[in-house]
Amino acid sequence: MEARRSSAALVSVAAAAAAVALLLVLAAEPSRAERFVVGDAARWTWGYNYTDWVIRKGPFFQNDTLVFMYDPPNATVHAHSVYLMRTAADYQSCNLKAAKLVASVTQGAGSGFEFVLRKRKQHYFVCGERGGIHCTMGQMKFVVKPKSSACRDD
Ligand SMILES: [Cu+2]
Repeated sequence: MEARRSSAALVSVAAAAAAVALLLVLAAEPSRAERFVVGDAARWTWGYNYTDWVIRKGPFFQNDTLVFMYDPPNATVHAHSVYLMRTAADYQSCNLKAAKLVASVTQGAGSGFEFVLRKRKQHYFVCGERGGIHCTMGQMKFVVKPKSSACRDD
């Protein structure tokens, strides 16, 4: 009886040690950055509501990766691209004059174009095709501000 009780105690000590070890492993893990295909199955395309997608998928954290997938130009599909707007005003109005090209019309092919959210700033993503019409009429725009990776479990 005494032996059984002590072995039960040993088992619970071992379980506690295992739990502590697991916590240490989780805490020490350097990066648990996630990878998101923008638009999921819809990918990067005309008419999808990316603002709604961001709300459903967020929050995003530093070093998470956004993957933009879209076909290169061909006879049957719209060409797309990825630009970053410099200001909220440019983003709102889809004014591409000062926008920075991030991925060309061909870079979304295959496994897609990967953008790592390294900076904790507002990222104003838009499609730059047709002089901003994909941004205005096509809703191909969204804003992401990644949170500190230290906050991932908060
Ligand atoms: Cu487009």
